[in-house]
Order: sequence, then C-alpha cells, then structure tokens
Amino acid sequence: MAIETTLSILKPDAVERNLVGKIIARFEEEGLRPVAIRRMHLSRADAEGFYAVHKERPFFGELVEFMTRSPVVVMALRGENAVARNREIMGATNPAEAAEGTLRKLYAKSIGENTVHGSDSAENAAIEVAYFFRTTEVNG
Ligand code: IDP
Ligand code: MG
Repeated sequence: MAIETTLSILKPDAVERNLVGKIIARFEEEGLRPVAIRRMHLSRADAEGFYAVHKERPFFGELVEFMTRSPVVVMALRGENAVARNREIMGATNPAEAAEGTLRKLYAKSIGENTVHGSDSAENAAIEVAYFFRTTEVNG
C-alpha cells in the first residue's frame, strides 16, 4: 500500500442538493484527505476534454449536458490506497447496483446523475488531478 492522490468530482446533482459537506465529511471519516478543492462551473470544453475517453459512447452528449448544467466541486483526495478506496466509497456506476452505504447508493438518482466521479487507476488519477490543479496546489 502507498499514499496516493486521486481526483474526485462532486457532480451537479450533489452540489444542487447541498450535499457537498456531507460527502466531504464521509471521505474524511474514511481517511481520505482533501488536499485541494475548487467549486467551478465546467464549460462544455472542460467537460468534453475531461471525458474525452468516452466521446464515442452513446451517452457522451447527455454526460456533457449534465456535467455543465450547474457547478461542481473538484477535489484532490490523498490517503492510503486512495484510488481504490475512493472507488469503494463511491460504489458502482449504476446506483441500482451500488453496495449498501456507498455514496451512489445513498445519493445517486440514476446511472447518469450519479453524484460523484473518481479516477479509476493511478495513471488516470495523475492525469485527472493535473487536468484541474497545478502541482503547487496539491503539494500540501
Ligand atoms: P464511472 O464514473 O463509475 O467511472 P464510467 O463508465 O467511466 O463510470 O462513465 C462515466 C460517467 O458517464 C458515469 O459516471 C455516468 O455519469 C455516465 N454514464 C455511464 N454510463 C452511462 C449510461 O449508460 N447512461 C448515461 N450516463 C452514463
Ligand atoms: Mg470512469
């Protein structure tokens, strides 16, 4: 195990419902520390660039519409095994399949509006953290 840094996004459905504090508290309780946080309204270009890997998927347009609908909170989370831990705390992409107690089981409305994003590998975590934060913003 190693200390890792991963990217988390509290998606528009989370921010709209004022769930930011509850979700951040959960990460802290689970031992993940936010080392950089920003609230922002993603532009279409921001969202398309971030999700470029999905651009051929049938849900891409819907995903970009959703992610640009209203502000998000982007965070770098740091802790032991942070990439996998974050994914465990989030639960499965589809809330209908998410385990009890996971953020998506608790809060997600649908497979699209699923409350949180989390990097899926250490390699993608580095790319995704760098998409939103300068090195000097995540060095604390
Ligand atoms: P993940 O967020 O659990 O890693 P991905 O497969 O990487 O899931 O999909 C990225 C995001 O695209 C999902 O979190 C969700 O918001 C959206 N998405 C995935 N599959 C569907 C779908 O079948 N319909 C609508 N939106 C989807
Ligand atoms: Mg993914």
